[in-house]
Amino acid sequence: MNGGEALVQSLKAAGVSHVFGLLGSTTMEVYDALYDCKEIKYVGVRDERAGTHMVDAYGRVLRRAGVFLAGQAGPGATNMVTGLAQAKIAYSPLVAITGLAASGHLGRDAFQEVDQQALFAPVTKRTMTVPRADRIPEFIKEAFRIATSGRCGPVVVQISRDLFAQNIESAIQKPADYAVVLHGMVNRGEVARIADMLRKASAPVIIAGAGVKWGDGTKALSELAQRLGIPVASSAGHGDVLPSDHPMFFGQVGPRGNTVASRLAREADLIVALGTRLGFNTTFYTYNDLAKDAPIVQVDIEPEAVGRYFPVALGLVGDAGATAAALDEMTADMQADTVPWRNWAARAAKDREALWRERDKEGESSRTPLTAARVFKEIRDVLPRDAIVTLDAGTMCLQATDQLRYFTTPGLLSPLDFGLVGFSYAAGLGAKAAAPNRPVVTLMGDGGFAMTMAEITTAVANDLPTVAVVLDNGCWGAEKAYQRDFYNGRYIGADIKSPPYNKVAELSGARGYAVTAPGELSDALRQALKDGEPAVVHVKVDPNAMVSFRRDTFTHRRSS
Ligand SMILES: Cc1ncc(C[n+]2csc(CCOP(=O)(O)OP(=O)(O)O)c2C)c(N)n1
Ligand SMILES: [Mg+2]
Repeated sequence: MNGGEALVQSLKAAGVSHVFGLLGSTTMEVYDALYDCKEIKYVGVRDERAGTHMVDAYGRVLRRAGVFLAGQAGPGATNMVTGLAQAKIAYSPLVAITGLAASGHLGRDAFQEVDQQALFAPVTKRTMTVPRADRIPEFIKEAFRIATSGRCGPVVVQISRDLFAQNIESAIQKPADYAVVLHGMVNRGEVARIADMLRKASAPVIIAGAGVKWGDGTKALSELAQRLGIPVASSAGHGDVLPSDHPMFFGQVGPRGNTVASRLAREADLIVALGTRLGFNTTFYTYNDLAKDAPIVQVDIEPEAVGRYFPVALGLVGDAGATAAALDEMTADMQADTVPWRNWAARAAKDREALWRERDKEGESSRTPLTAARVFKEIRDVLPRDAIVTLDAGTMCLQATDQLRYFTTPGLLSPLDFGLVGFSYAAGLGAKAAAPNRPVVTLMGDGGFAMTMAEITTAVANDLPTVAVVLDNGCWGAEKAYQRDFYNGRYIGADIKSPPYNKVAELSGARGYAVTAPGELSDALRQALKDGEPAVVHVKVDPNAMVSFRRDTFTHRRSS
């Protein structure tokens, strides 16, 4: 077997179902081996950045590492940088494979040569260079192991082009045989201490983050919260940690969250942070939406994350999902109808219902162009319970995060803390590849959509039928908001004019819908989901529905 075949055999041994990639001469032997591999479907993309977003989403949906193959060393590899940085901060497992200049040319400023080791180091969990062809199986096994051990992350493996052609005799290594079994790790003695703290609390709140999803803890958390009547809020971007209609789930807390969830966290006398760093988008690193005097219990699989931004009364290294399950068991004696916080929690539940009623009422607006509230309501009305929603970082999507409902975990994929524009469409395609039977609905701004819209052809060619809803406010809205609010409306670089994306979709072989009037969005969405083909819905939305999010950084402008 040659190096290329060894690589593909190693991917097979890792249980990979798809390889996303873009062809390049550096890795021809790998492609030639993929040609014969019936077990792996190859998805050719139009841009490596978009491809890495697809694999990021694929990994989050399946909770295991997917593969991106940047066929070309140099330019093909450098195009991955943005997607890798995104995956690193989202803690998504991903294995990216790329070539390198021939080992006999390395270091000569050779054709398409760049110091890839240095380039990728800060945007990956690990970047590895395979030194010899016979070690390809070992390095691929190692990449999967590292990507998914403990807190996940992206790993790059790079291989000089000549190694792929060399014949080797190494045994293929199966990552599962070398797995670090951290998931499921729970310290029951320490969990008993959390149970004791709950027994003494009169207003406990659980803030649940991605760790609960990675630890498959949704069911346990749901039972715990319901039986004990403990309010649960999610960290930013993880509003899918429990179903939106769970009686004790209040959605996102903090600056990107809603008033009821944030009030609960401010009033709490015990905060249990399960699988969340309490990071920037959840807290702004402040106590604005956290009770300052409440002891914090923090549980995370990553030791470095515990107690990092806030002092903790109890810090535990462990799997958030398994911890929720153990806590559920150890509080079997407690019941929602006798806990001291029952009235407090019930009042919040009423307020949460009132908030949804208010949103639905605002969503009845018949104004054109469509208001944000109307757009979100029409989407809410149609989203199936098993839908996966992908969001981008613009102002419309940010507002949507807490305004849509998610019923199946995972059901929400967003750029999280990298906050990059241009993620959502590609992410939707990766999610669809991972979960072909679930409807995938992508929301995007008119700016962000154009960054990766070439991937419509990827959706068509590879039968990845997602429905993209492009919210056209004629501007880079999230940024224009700052010029409106802090720079006296001196707009520069803010407005954009987009082609009719529904037509772009049609020309690319997908279905297109244009929406301008109330009611049309839910109709188009319903139809597009029924058709089961790649579709783009172009929606004209209110250009004034912009929110300036980082008001904290413009205080110097307020006084001027
Ligand atoms: C790759 C990247 N470039 C630039 C930005 C800065 N940025 C953040 S939000 C935003 C506006 C996005 O516009 P659009 O996609 O139309 O969404 P809208 O805010 O209008 O809803 C920009 C340019 C970014 N976050 N990421
Ligand atoms: Mg826009």
